[in-house]
Amino acid sequence: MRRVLFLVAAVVLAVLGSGSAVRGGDVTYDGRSLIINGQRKIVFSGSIHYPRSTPEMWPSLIAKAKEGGLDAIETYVFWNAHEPQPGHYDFSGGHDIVRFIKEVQAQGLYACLRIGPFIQSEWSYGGLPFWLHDIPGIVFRSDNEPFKVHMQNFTAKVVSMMKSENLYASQGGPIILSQIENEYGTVQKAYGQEGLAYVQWAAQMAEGLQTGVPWVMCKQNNAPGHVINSCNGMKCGQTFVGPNSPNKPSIWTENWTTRYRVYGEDAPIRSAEDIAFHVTLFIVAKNGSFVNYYMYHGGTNFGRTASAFVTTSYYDQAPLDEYGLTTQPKWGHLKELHAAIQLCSTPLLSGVQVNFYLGPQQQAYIFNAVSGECAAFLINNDSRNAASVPFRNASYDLPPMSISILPDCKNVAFNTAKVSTQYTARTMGRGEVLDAADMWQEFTEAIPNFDSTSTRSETLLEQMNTTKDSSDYLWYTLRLQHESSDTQTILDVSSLGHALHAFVNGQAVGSVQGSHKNPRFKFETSVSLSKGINNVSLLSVMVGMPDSGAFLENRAAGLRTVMIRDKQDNNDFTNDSWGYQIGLQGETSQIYTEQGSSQVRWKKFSVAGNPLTWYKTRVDAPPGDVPVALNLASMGKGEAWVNGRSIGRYWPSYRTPNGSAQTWYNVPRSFLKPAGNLLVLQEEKGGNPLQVSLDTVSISQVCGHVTASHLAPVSSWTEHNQRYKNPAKVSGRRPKVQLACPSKSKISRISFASYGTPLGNCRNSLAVGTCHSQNSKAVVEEACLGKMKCSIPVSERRFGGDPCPAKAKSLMVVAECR
Ligand SMILES: *[C@@H]1O[C@H](CO)[C@@H](O)[C@H](O)[C@H]1NC(C)=O
Ligand SMILES: *[C@@H]1O[C@H](CO)[C@@H](O)[C@H](O)[C@H]1NC(C)=O
Ligand SMILES: *[C@@H]1O[C@H](CO)[C@@H](O)[C@H](O)[C@H]1NC(C)=O
Ligand SMILES: *[C@@H]1O[C@H](CO)[C@@H](O)[C@H](O)[C@H]1NC(C)=O
Ligand SMILES: *[C@@H]1O[C@H](CO)[C@@H](O)[C@H](O)[C@H]1NC(C)=O
Ligand SMILES: *[C@@H]1O[C@H](CO)[C@@H](O)[C@H](O)[C@H]1NC(C)=O
Ligand SMILES: *[C@@H]1O[C@H](CO)[C@@H](O)[C@H](O)[C@H]1NC(C)=O
Ligand SMILES: *[C@@H]1O[C@H](CO)[C@@H](O)[C@H](O)[C@H]1NC(C)=O
Ligand SMILES: CC(=O)N[C@H]1CO[C@H](CO)[C@@H](O)[C@@H]1O
Repeated sequence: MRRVLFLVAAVVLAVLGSGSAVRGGDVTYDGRSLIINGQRKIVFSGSIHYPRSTPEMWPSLIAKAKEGGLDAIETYVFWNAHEPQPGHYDFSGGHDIVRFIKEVQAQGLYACLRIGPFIQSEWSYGGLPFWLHDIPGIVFRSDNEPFKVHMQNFTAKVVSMMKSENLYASQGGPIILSQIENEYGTVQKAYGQEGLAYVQWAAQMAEGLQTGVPWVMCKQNNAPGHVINSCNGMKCGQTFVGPNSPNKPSIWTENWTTRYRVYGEDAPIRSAEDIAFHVTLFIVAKNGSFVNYYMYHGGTNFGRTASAFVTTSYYDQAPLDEYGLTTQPKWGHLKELHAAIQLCSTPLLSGVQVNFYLGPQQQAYIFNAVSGECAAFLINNDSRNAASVPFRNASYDLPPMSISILPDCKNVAFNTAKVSTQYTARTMGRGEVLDAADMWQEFTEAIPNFDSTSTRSETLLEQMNTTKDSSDYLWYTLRLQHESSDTQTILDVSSLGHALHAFVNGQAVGSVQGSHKNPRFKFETSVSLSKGINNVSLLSVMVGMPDSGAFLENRAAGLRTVMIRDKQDNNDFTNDSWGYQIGLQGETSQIYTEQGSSQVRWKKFSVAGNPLTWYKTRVDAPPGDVPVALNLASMGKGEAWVNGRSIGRYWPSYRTPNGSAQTWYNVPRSFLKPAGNLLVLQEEKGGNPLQVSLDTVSISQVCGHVTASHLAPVSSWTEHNQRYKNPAKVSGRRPKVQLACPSKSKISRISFASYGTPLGNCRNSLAVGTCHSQNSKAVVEEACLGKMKCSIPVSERRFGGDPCPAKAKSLMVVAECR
């Protein structure tokens, strides 16, 4: 029986695979899908960027992605991390991309390598090394010889590294797909004919590298030759225009699981239900066969790697959070979705599709395979109302904006809006507060004046071209002769971004900052000048390099004009004699390292709130191996280092309209030793280190809420009762609440349990309703206490009788993990 089925499948594949398929070693494609080692596959992929975590975290991140039902891991390649100076390469430690790809391979997953090498990715300068900026005549991402030479050189280097390790699928390795360029379609127009020529060159150059696996260009509807154009966005099931050739498959390279966060704005939220709806719609309505979650694990922008105004925490709301913990129900709901879709893969990939309307906003998509296998998808596109639709002599209830998946065209395996997986709450356990003043030492930055600077110019210099991205900081200093001491004087500065701290004669006179949407700002303040020479010192701060847009090489930051006005005069100092200091003294001496720390004279901690102050202390790691985070809620703005390694910029004082800000900063366990870790904070605005603590991060609470109309999790079906081979088993599956504590913790307490009509849900407050089984807590406690996981069927028998016959009941449980 099995053999017969296999033969039928093989014939179908052979028919579909012939003619239009493009050969590329062991990975080919046609209009329906990628064909890997001769097999069609629906590929679920997830982005995990190796430099946004640590090599110690990679194995568990990849393992959790695999457990979540992913087939592939996608990463960009970060050029400026690998080639900080021309010809000087770094592929060590956290930059060891070969080790990362091999870890993916070791766990039996595919890899997708998005080389770019322009990547955007909310990463400093979009991944381009800053030294490119200084190459005479260069125009980035255009038909420009100098740029093409360097882009080709780096792309070729990466490809040859992968080849020499046999990492392409065509060599037996895991890499099934590569990407050249990135979202160029959004800027191409600005480059005119040279943009078109560049796209064609990039495609040819990439194909010439002979990887044996296909190339994609995302958001590039005119992707040339065999290069596949793919979709990025949140709603590719609605927005994708489709492949530009009937022989290319429909690929979604970036299905945003949320959005990245910027300082001053709230963390964007995207629900598990919404992601599941659009993924299913893409597969069904756009013939999608490849979906990549951007991000599956966002991680941390260590050091100064974040681009302008992007927070240090990156896509913390992704299925795996910044610390590598599962974000529930997102992770679990998508795992169920993947399992349900994979049950349909034969009819999806080899079947004939028909679709028709079941109601004004309701549609059915049916896929019939030659083998007789049939899968159906019932879509309710009404965002407000549920619908009951007739389909094949039965009636199906569809919640608003949802899709039901019927792997046998009869029984519902999954509905995108019905979450039966558990919800989790993350807790930050307050660590020891470092509140003893004598534990801290401080070093105050000297405020430079014109005489102490050596770099000079007769005008205000552009910031990036001056610092060469060696620091976020550039001091602009001016020596100003003033005739009297009593006039009202206004200092008037305009800046192209991103922030400014102004000092006159060593005294702070004000600070101002731009925003992600509008980095430019004007600053006006009254200052009192002395008679004679006055020292004006303006610290211009960048919060990351720009990462996108056409002509990135021409982008500008820093001070644009400086004026000083009094009642009589309006004096423009824009083209005056300016002195410059690049970076802070502490940065130059690397006082955040053990060695550099001894090069300056530290003093005893004096008082909180001083600007431009460095703080240092020693801190012990919290015991155990749970993730840890530095709580910097009491600090202003700056950067933090642990044992000489930067954990990123911090800026908890930049509140959002709703008052929140990033206050916890990931400290990977591998950065820490058990005791005596050197912690250095560089504070720019003024903060209080005496409230800082090293906190633990854990999932302390899990919650499940399942109604009698929910379905049992698809992923827990056993191999042999899968599919319509045993429809009775499919329909007989009982809904259940399944709870699991993370890693080594166990269920220590049931804080709420109600079988009946509990009120609220796992996201909001909850309470017992009018109908409640008195046994609820006892039954759940018996099943769960002291266990790492437990499962309780939503059935009256289990709860010793029906507390309210004829009412629709559900079971809601909240448990503590310890
Ligand atoms: C190209 O890369 C090679 C190493 O792969 C290096 O030796 C050479 O200098 C590079 N050329 C340019 C123009 O960067
Ligand atoms: C406000 O912030 C809280 C906590 O970060 C968040 O849960 C909530 O969704 C935010 N509200 C809005 C409107 O963004
Ligand atoms: C999907 O494939 C079917 C053929 O099976 C075709 O009729 C349909 O137009 C395709 N849909 C899209 C959006 O490309
Ligand atoms: C579904 O609704 C969206 C708006 O929410 C609309 O843009 C889209 O065209 C609708 N699709 C169908 C197939 O009705
Ligand atoms: C629906 O019912 C009719 C009449 O009972 C029957 O002829 C038909 O085969 C049924 N269709 C399906 C898909 O079960
Ligand atoms: C960058 O600075 C150099 C001097 O270091 C100068 O020659 C060049 O014109 C500047 N370029 C831009 C774009 O400002
Ligand atoms: C300005 O700086 C010079 C040193 O370059 C110093 O001698 C002078 O006192 C300063 N002026 C004021 C008003 O602080
Ligand atoms: C400063 O000099 C530049 C050219 O060097 C000129 O374009 C600009 O207008 C001048 N600005 C002022 C305010 O004089
Ligand atoms: C291509 C695509 O789907 N882009 C969409 C991505 O999501 C944002 C925000 O929802 C939309 O504005 C884009 O149109």
